[in-house]
Amino acid sequence: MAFAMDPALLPIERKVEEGIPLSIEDGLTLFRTPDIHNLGRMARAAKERKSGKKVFYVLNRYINSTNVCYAGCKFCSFAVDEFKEQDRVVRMPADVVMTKALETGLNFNQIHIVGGHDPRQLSLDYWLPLMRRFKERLPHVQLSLFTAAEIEYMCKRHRMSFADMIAMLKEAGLDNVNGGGAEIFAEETRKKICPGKVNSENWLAIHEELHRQGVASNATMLYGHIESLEDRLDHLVRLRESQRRSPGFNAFIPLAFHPDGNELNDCGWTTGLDDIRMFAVARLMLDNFDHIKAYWMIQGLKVCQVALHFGADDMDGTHGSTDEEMIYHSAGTQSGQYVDDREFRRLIEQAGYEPVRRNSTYDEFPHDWSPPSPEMVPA
Ligand code: V47
Repeated sequence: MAFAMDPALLPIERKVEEGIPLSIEDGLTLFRTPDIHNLGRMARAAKERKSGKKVFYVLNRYINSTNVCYAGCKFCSFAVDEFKEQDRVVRMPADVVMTKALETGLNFNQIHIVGGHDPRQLSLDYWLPLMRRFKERLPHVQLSLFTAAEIEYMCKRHRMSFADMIAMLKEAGLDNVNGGGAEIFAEETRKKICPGKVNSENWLAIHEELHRQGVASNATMLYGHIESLEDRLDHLVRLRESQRRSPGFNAFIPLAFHPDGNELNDCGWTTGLDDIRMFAVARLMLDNFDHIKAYWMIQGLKVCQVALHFGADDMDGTHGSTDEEMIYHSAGTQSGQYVDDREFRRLIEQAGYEPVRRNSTYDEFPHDWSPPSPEMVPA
């Protein structure tokens, strides 16, 4: 017996096919439909119109360079007050970051680093020389550094405008800014979960300035805590409008809240269906974003593979490390620290798609590409 399609989805499917952006009301219908199969079919069609059969991944290195942070976000299990919990502090000198980046060889195309609002590390004195060192030694590696929250922090401490700060970071080699810090834009909810962090207006202003100066970026949304469905849709619509004003976002990454060890632990975990639905709704709402990323560290590889049939076309990176990631590991993720790129290809091919190796800005590479100067050895 064939499935009857939820009739509420029909006018939405028509709008998607005609290229008409969906409204918040449409989004609510998508979140609430019991017809998960047709929701998935619509999201998969939208994804395949963007990227065909391609699903992207990157060989990368991932480092949290400091966990010292005073932003006070209620969902965070990672931040440490160095004066109260000295034994938990991880604050890497620049040499250690460099050594860790090179620990597993030179064959990678992105270094992804995020940290906390650390008064000792989050400054231009630390970052500009380190960025230049990276670019000198590893010209084939794109620097995917900071979030808008960290950029705003540096602007405050150096008394600089967003535009001047971004120009300096770009000159030192910044290729891409990570999508974190977005959390939930809706002000009432944001005030409750991260009152001490960059506000929504500044988060968007920083990304728009990055794009104007030719630096790419991503966007995230933290869901599955105290936010409403309306908050989620408001967030997606604000991103869509921002992309229209100042294009430059490559990927949107929905981040499922992890409750262990933080003040929002009574919110519990999202379910597999929450996650899958979130990917599909994001794909359909964000008609001007090229990529929806299923981040395995957050969702787990199994949900990510299924997400490829619900609108996602990217699995993020290998991470290439054994112990570096702290944000999700301190909040209870069951994911490991590293995924072999062969495993990405197996998961993608089994889902019926074509694995494509990329860098931060989605230039494509053969899967067995390696850097042109194999004689380079770690310092
Ligand atoms: O903004 C913190 C999230 C983000 C928790 O650009 C949590 O490709 C779940 O920037 N449960 C930072 N999430 C991560 C980030 C990122 C991640 C993946 C890909 C990209 C990209 C960027 O981590 C924060 C916050 O939303 N986070 N704590 C938690 N308990």
